[in-house]
Amino acid sequence: MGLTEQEWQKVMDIWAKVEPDLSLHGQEVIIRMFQNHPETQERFVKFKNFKTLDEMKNSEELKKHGTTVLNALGKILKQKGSHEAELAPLAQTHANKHKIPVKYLEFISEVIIGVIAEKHSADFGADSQEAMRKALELFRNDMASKYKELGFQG
Ligand code: CUS
Repeated sequence: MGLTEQEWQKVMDIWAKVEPDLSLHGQEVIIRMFQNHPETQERFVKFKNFKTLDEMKNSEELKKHGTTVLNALGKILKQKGSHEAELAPLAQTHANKHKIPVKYLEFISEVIIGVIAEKHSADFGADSQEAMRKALELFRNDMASKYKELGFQG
C-alpha cells in the first residue's frame, strides 16, 4: 500500500506544478466537488446557500477554503507517508468539528485528480495519476484509522 520512491517523486513533481497556482486549483476543486456531490455543499454553513456557479466563483471565502484544503494536503504529501504529525490534528478537527466522512474525502480526492488532469495534462500521465491516486488513498486510510480511534463513524 505504500508508494515507491519513484512514485513519491511523481507526486512531488506534479505538486510542484500545482503549487504556484494553489488558490485557483483549490477554488476549482471545491466548486467541482459541490457540483458533482451536492451533499458536500450542505456541510458548509458558509456555502450551502450558493445556487449559481457565479456565486461560487465570486466567493472569496470559497477560494480561501480551497487554498486551505490544498495547503493542508500539500504539507501531507510532502511527508511521503510519514505524515502522522500533520494528519493527527486534521483528523481531530474533521472528525469532531467538521464531521467530514471518509466518503467525502474520496470525492475530493477524485476531484483533485480530475482538476490536475485537466490543467496539467502534459505533466500528469497515467503513471503520475496512479501515483497520486495511491498517495491520496494512503492519506484517506490513515484518516480513517484516526477517525476510528476518535470514535467517528466517518
Ligand atoms: O478543510 C480541510 O482542511 C479539509 C482538507 C482535507 C482533510 C485535506 N477539507 Cu475542507 C476537506 C473536505 C472538504 O472541505 C469538503 C468535502 C470533503 C473534504
